[in-house]
Amino acid sequence: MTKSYDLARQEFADWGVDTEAALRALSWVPISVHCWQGDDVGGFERKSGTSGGGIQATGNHPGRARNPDELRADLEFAFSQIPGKHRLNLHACYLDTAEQPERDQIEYRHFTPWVDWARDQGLGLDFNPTFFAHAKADDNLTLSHPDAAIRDFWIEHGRRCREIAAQIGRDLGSAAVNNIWVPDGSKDTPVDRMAARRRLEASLDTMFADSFPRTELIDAVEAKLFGIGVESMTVGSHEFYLGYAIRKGTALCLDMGHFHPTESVADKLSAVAMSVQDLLLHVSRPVRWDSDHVVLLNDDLLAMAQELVFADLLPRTRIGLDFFDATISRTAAWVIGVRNMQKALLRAFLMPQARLKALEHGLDFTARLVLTEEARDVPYGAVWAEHCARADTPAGVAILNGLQTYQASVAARG
Ligand code: RNT
Ligand code: ZN
Repeated sequence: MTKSYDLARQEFADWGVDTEAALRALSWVPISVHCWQGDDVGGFERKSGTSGGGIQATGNHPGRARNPDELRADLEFAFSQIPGKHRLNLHACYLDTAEQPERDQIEYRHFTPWVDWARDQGLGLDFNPTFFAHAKADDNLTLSHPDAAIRDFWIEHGRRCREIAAQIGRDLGSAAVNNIWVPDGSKDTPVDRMAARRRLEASLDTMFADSFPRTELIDAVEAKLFGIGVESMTVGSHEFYLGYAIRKGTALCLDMGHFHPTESVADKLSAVAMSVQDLLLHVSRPVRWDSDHVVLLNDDLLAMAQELVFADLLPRTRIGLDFFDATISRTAAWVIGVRNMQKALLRAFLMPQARLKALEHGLDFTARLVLTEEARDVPYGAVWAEHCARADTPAGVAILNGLQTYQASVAARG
């Protein structure tokens, strides 16, 4: 135990907070790390093309992973800089096979190298169908396309992804989340929103027809406000999917970039949790729009973590990240983002929760404000450094060396 941690421990104890309990709690929270930060949402289908659907990584920093082996090496390095055991969130377009199956032909075997690797690394896996970056998504319509043949193609893709995810969950002994996000929307004002939404609902129902044990698969649906090129209407809006998740019992995914910029996603957690059992987060940072910047330890993230902890939502929330910045080291982006999520959770665990709630219940808003503001100055950093030291990961300026050395080792990739 370092001297600074020991002092911090005492200071938190004065606040009635047990730092050891907080560190234990933090070590139980896995973060689902998104594979797509490593290669700018490219995937390994051996086809060129941009992501489309209104999402795009910008930047051309050297070092983009060009194949599954490089991506796994980058992830191994990133995970070595992050305390704890986590999960990898895989998109279907990241298959690892010499074959070139169409999206409606993919099978579990196209992903077994990932599963073997995850088992070897002690990681859980989550999954996502890829409903973008494909000729059949060029109209920015997939599951809600007016053409039944196109809908069927995507339904089959989604159905197979559920099977693959369930098999992954079974093999790794940990339920895989399979998250559905479709880019479907309209550039200009539509005149038949209802028909588009009915088609989306019918396609989802067909896709979800088979049921799997919860121990293997958790289905999630992700809403969105708008995307570039689909500014006027998103078929799968928040209201659409909130209702769908309630009616069908799926998990609801809340992406922090998918709301109006002044909305608080943290505030939504306890509200949707009244009607939805399982939650999935896409922790992200929108700058003016859904820009998917690397998450910072800012007020939005702190508020989110505090709600998860104070509302006791961690047992039914899967925390995933969703950002992609190609202007900085991609491995550093992962490390910064995951560590920030962990730091935010640690701060929440280190708050004098019971005391603050008692003040609020007693309408003593003055004391509540005094304490929340004074609590900003307690030495969280010393507790975080202790957490990193126990996990044999660097903290503070020491982290920069490793990140720079790794980046230098991948910079020559073409
Ligand atoms: C897009 C959604 C979605 C994607 C990933 C790649 O706006 O946020 O989650 O970012 O599926
Ligand atoms: Zn997302």
